[in-house]
Amino acid sequence: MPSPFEYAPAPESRAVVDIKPSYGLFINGEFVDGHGASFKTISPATEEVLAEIAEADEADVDAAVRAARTAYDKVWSRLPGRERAKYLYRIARIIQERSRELAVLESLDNGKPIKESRDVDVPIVAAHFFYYAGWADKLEYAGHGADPRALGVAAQVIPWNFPLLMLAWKIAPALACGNTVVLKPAETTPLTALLFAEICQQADLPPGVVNIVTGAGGTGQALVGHPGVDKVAFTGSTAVGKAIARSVAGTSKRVTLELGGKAANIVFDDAPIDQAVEGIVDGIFFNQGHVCCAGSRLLVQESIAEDLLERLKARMSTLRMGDPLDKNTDIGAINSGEQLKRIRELSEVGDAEGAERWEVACELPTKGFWFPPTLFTGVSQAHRIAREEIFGPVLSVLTFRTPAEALEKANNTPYGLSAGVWTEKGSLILKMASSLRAGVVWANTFNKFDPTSPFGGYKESGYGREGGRHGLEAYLK
Ligand code: TAP
Repeated sequence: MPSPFEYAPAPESRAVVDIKPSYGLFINGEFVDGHGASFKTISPATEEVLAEIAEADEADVDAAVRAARTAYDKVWSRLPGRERAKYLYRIARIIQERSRELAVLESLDNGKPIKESRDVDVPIVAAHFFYYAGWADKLEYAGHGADPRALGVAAQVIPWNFPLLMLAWKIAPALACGNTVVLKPAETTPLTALLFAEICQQADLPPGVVNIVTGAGGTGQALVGHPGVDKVAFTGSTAVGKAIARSVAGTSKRVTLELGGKAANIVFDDAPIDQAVEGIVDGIFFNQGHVCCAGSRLLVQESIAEDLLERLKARMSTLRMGDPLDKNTDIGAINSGEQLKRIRELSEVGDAEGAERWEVACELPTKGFWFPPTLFTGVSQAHRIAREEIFGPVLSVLTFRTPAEALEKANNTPYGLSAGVWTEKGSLILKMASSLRAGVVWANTFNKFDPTSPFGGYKESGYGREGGRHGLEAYLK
């Protein structure tokens, strides 16, 4: 039956962003040409070419690392913490002032809905810079020794799912601790990192403190392998994380790895069911499921499974998919053709293994990369869709009878990044939280992020923590 209420289109204006036809690399406070072949970044919602981006080769990476070293030796490591804090505050304020521009650009380049980039990503980005500005002159009280010192030059490589937020998680603590950085954004989402470079210029950040080198995996490899870096911070897939761990083994480089996940979102029979349904939807469909800590395995107590699934399907049917710049859009575009292919392939594996697919009946746009919100029932522990990260809007549903069985199933994964628990019993929450092998456990909520709270994984989800007081440790001697 057609809905009695239709939404009128509510597009956010693109006029606020000024996308240049081409971008260089940001080295030593200036935009310079790269020596590699350039590449195009596109809008995944329309496949429109947004800009031509320079690719950094080894010589460019070398120039960026040298600029960062000089800035470290001559300026940044000599500044007292309170002076570094002023720069971080200034950057945070400019991010707030230019938040609309950043949000629109992020949605254009990444495909995520504007209401997420506007209300989640960009405010948390600003909050990170404010938070770590506060630490810059208090490092000796952070619990990491009486005289903590910076490491030097940090090489930082980030993925495409939260381009600006991952940049903030990396750059804010590094600078607060007195390090300088060379950051490589993902090939498919370089634009907000390049706008951030302009913000560094606007904040009069000394040249070389932040350097941005764009490119693909080869550029990342050249950066983490450069002998002049003291620290490698990587967020991305477990496969690349393992390769990086191997490449830096035997060197004096410090490493933190934030990798993949396959989180269990566990719903007990006494949970407030409608709130749990909202949490499940938020857990797996937020950011099209391109979330390392997504609640991609729903574990639901058998006695309420039928009722919960009925309500979940009804709620999923109300999700609005389409133009990322429309303020009513809940689900945007898949970030790339390559990622869409992976989501399709793994979903087909789910069909082949005998799980039952249900997806929202909706018309997909003819251009761009799209995948409807989908769930699989009849999933067993052995199924690949219960074990591998799909990194898309696909939920695998399993059932359990007792808390012990839920725990056993939740922990039966090579990953250990996050988990969710839904129940009215505080004692059960505490029991589950202390027994779940996951870096973050949310109770009666999901996907909540805060700069004061550490984030990171166990097992194949990586090592090291980002965020909070703990996040400083990765950037201090
Ligand atoms: P990756 O393919 O691993 O890419 C991550 C970054 O590393 C990109 O900038 C990539 O460049 C670069 N890269 C690729 N090969 C490299 C190499 N050999 N050496 C150095 N750098 C290299 O992951 P992705 O597909 O972009 O992101 C999805 C993955 O990230 C998921 O598994 C997700 O769970 C994980 N993730 C984890 C977290 C946390 S906090 N744990 C947060 C977000 C995402 P190009 O993109 O240009 O090829």
